[in-house]
Amino acid sequence: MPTDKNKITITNPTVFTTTADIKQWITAQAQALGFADCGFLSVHHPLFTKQIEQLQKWLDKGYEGQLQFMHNNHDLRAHPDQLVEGAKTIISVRMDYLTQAPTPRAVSDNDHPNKGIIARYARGRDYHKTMRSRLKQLALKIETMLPEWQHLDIGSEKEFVFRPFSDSAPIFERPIADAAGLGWTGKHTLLINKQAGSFFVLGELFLSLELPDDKPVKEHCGSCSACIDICPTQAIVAPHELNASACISYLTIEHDGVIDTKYRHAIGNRVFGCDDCQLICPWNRYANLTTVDDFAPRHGLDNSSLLELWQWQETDFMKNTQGSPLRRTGYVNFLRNIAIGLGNANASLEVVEQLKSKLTIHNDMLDEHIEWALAEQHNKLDSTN
Ligand code: B12
Ligand code: SF4
Ligand code: SF4
Repeated sequence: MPTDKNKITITNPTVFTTTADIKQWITAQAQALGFADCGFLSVHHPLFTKQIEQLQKWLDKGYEGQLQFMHNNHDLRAHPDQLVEGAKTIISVRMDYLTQAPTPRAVSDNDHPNKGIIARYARGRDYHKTMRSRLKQLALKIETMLPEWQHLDIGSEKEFVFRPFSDSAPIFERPIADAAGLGWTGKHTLLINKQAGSFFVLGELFLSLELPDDKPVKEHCGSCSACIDICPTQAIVAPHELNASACISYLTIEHDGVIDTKYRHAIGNRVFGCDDCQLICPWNRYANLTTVDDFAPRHGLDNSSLLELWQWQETDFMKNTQGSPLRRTGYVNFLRNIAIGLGNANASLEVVEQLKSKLTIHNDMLDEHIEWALAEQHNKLDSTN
């Protein structure tokens, strides 16, 4: 029989005989889009009402500081199905963000007191946008497969509804990922994966397909308490209990205005966020590097001195933080954080001069932090003379 050399036969090698096949296919697509892993959970899972009780206890202790949004939309948190009408399943995804492997079980950031430390997740492009746009791509890929899945009674014949989220709505992201088997909740309250540590961010794709839940994994913290012991501000008050208002991540990113003097030495040289409880965690020796270019550090944010950052004018801040998580803190709070770092830096007349150069320019709040840093520098200079 003559063969038509130009004819290309496209066959789909995947046979979808069970919902497990569909989940496997979706997971492979998610991985191709740069997600490290994904898990599946019903929007009606019992965890949501249980989490509301825990959240209320947390709020009753006043741990939220200025995080007012934690008081809002508890109804939606308890009933995520109301967040996206017609949604049946949440696909929980995680994305690794490290671009360089840190020294295992050590807070090496402390070895460089004159450097300004930016948390590792925040050195490149804002992950919220990256996650949501890739989750949308995942949804569009799923949509093309719906006709092939109609025999499996998962609602693929109905109108397809989806919505991507990442830290963008009142959703219990970490508990969802925990219940969907992406890892366990460490004593520092972050999710850890046995093969990948905890340096990853989370996101969710809500969709109208009905897919079976994944199972949670076993926890592996055991008797370890390294994160609790290392936390510079003792913000982890008990296993799985974080006083956010004492956490350096909160203080440097979310807290507006004066930072209590009791935290300033502990903040050290951390300018935006804090990685200490993760750096010390033994499971992060397995942390994977990211495959996503967006996390590549911009403007030398993985290796900048405090003085270099201090010299950013407001126009530099606005230019250099376009599309970056750093924008969130605002210019004056950014300077406030660097002033604390300079107070904690090695004694130096140059630091003193640079600190003085920004006095009386912005506001009383910043001036108070500069005065504090100058006093710290003078104390150190006096004791070395
Ligand atoms: C508010 C918030 C913060 C606050 C408070 C953090 C906190 N742990 O609550 C601040 C600003 C301090 C913060 C800091 C950071 N954050 Co944050 N944050 C959030 C946010 C928006 C909400 C978290 C929340 O609901 N907190 C409220 C408390 C009540 O919830 P919870 O910690 O889950 O507490 C529960 C447990 O304690 C549980 N519980 C009680 N007893 C027990 C016992 C057991 C055995 C278990 C399992 C649970 C448990 O009940 C509590 C109530 O639900 C989420 C995004 C989201 N929408 O979920 C990101 C999120 C948690 N943050 C994230 C990140 C990356 C960080 C930082 C690492 C950033 C940095 N490098 O600076 C730090 C880490 C600090 C830390 N140790 O947690 C990631 C975490 C990824 C991961 N691997 O888990 C998230 C998921 C954002 C994202 N989309 O990726 N964050
Ligand atoms: S991020 Fe830093 S301050 Fe916050 S709990 Fe972890 S170690 Fe403590
Ligand atoms: S440092 Fe230890 S206790 Fe803390 S999250 Fe890691 S394994 Fe768990």
